[in-house]
Amino acid sequence: MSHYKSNLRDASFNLFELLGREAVLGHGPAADLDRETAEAMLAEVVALATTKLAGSFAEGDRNPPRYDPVARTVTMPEPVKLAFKTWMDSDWWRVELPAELGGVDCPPSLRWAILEQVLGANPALYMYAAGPKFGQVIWANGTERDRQVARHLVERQWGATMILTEPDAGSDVGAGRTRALPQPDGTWHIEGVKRFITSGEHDLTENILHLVLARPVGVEGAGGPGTKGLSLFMVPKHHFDLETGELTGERNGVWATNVEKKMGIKVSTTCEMTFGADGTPARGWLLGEVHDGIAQMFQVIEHARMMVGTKAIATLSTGYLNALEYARTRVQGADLTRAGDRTAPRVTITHHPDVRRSLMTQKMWAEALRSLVLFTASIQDDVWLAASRGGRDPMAERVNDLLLPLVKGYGSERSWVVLGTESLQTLGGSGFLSDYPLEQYVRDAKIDTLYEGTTAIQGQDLFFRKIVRDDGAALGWLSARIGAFAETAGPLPEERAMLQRALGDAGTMVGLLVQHLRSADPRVEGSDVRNVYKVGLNTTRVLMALGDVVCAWLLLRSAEVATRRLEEGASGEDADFYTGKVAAARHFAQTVLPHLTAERKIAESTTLDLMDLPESAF
Ligand code: ST9
Ligand code: FAD
Repeated sequence: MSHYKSNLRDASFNLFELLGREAVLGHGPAADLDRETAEAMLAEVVALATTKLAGSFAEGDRNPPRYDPVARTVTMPEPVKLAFKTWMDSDWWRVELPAELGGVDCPPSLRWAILEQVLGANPALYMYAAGPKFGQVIWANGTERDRQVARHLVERQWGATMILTEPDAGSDVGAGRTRALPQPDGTWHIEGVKRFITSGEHDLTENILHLVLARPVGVEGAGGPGTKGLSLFMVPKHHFDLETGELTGERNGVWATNVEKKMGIKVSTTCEMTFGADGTPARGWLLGEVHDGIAQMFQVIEHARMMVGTKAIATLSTGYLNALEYARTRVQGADLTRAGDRTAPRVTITHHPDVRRSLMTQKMWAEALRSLVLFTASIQDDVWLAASRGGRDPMAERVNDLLLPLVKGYGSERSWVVLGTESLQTLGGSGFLSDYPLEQYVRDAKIDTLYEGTTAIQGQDLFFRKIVRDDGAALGWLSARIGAFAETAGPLPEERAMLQRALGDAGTMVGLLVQHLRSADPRVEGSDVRNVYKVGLNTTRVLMALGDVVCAWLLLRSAEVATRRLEEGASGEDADFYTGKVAAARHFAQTVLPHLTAERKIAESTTLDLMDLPESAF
């Protein structure tokens, strides 16, 4: 039986009933798509994900890739190789690429609904298979030479990596010391050690193209301190003929010098990569022949942050559905109303109030976070449509920027916590056993709060870059929509009022942080630069509060749709589905939103005490 349980009904509800994606299908680059085709595509991917992709999920964890430190090679487990080949042969990865690069033009909303399936069934497969998608960044930023490399990535289905992190440069990417030395023939030699590199070495593909941030040496106007001094280089594992992509047989001087042993996602290799040791240079090209590395790399990072958030919620969703299945058959104890009666019949645990609370908590987060991902993807549809017309949609771009730290930071935090405290817990002691997938889900999902920028980094990105630097434009756009919904008469009036209050609490918190920031500005009279600490003490709090508000809004909008369907006479499984939607929205509003007032009060009471405390007192 498959570990992976998809929720196709909910994906379809979000795409078509909540977000009205029919409006995007059938037009522009999506002219060949309609709702029926989109639903058939999703069903086909779910079938593949549940069987052939999910099949090696546990195997890859129990028998992870083997690293040979002498040859500095990795041997992947056979079942994983097979699953990878199945995914590549299926061609579903082409939904991520534009037609001009061998892809199928597909709106981001449908794309992310499709990718949720592979990310829930076997997330490392997606990462190993992302080479062609990296090709898109190279295509967009590259010279004609680079575009040729991008074509090889797609046509020959090479692997690719994003290489930023160094032992002393994690969150602080700008501290990186890896150097790039220009060569007379226009290539560069990269020298240094990077660590924690996903898919840095494996034997799944004929070649791997590394996208490496390094600091150019001796180049005027480039190579200065911090992130702005970094440039982006394409460094292949094997040298190849640029025209044909055929390997020349010459190995480049970049090697995996270690593969980490980890808590989870063990099938994904996490490599230390050494460039230019042992006398063989690590030769590469400067992407686009421009020194704009961090901005170029952030095009990859933005996609990867969306991917990590989607992986997290996909795991929570399958975790919840596994817990639900277990709870429906596990018989334990008597109904609470007959607790004192030793002869009372034993019941399934779904009869116990605390299990019901826990199941509804899991359901509401899983569904809220799926809505958050797909709502964000629907904003990306606007960006995509504008681009397809040769233009831009600046507000959609800003709103997407605002939402990304919520998808990645908030989504991964909520998913990981709920998976551990609720989904695994529902199985009792059995949840702790490797007979069930929950313990692996918990181990595999923890990474989502760490890589692609930790939660602290997401909170800072949200506040400093996506709110303050944006002058609150995207936040204002979103708040206006949430406020207008909360004020409008409709189903669940009490919950709408709670949403309005929560929006006010979150807004007050943001305003407070802006005030602290101003009062830290040396240009302002009476300022104290240390007041910026009061901001830093609360950025994660604001990230979580805004996530709660957006999720409550999306669930209440879903409940409005569901109420209408019920009034129109939905029956059978549909009636159950819509009834569950309304219940999830109410439970979320009633159990989550009241906490925002407390969070606001905590933020308001922030002092510098923690910062004044001597370190020795910790
Ligand atoms: C990692 C990988 O963890 C884990 C999984 C790997 C899976 C790989 C495979 C799957 C991915 C597939 C992708 C395929 C490709 C997709 C293509 C799609 C078409 N937004 O604030 P400043 C830029 S990897 C946009 O001064 P500091 C911007 O250019 C490791 N851009 O920062 C800015 O200049 P300006 C992940 C942003 O103080 C410049 O940076 N590691 C954004 O110098 C400087 O900004 C991390 O994520 C943004 N949000 O540096 C590091 N932010 O302002 C986390 C910055 O002029 N640390 N830029 O526009 C950080 O993010 C830090 O905040 C920092 C600070 C490094 C940015
Ligand atoms: P640190 O930056 O040392 O952070 C330690 C703690 O301090 C964290 O809690 C952090 O939130 C906090 N902190 C740090 N700075 C600040 C600050 N300014 N304000 C507030 N809090 C702060 N990197 C790649 O380049 N490519 C990859 O493919 C890749 N894959 C990875 C795969 C795995 C399995 C792992 C574990 C990591 C991977 N990484 C990769 C690296 C990953 O992105 C970093 O681990 C991450 O960015 C955090 O950096 P760090 O581990 O050095 O932690």
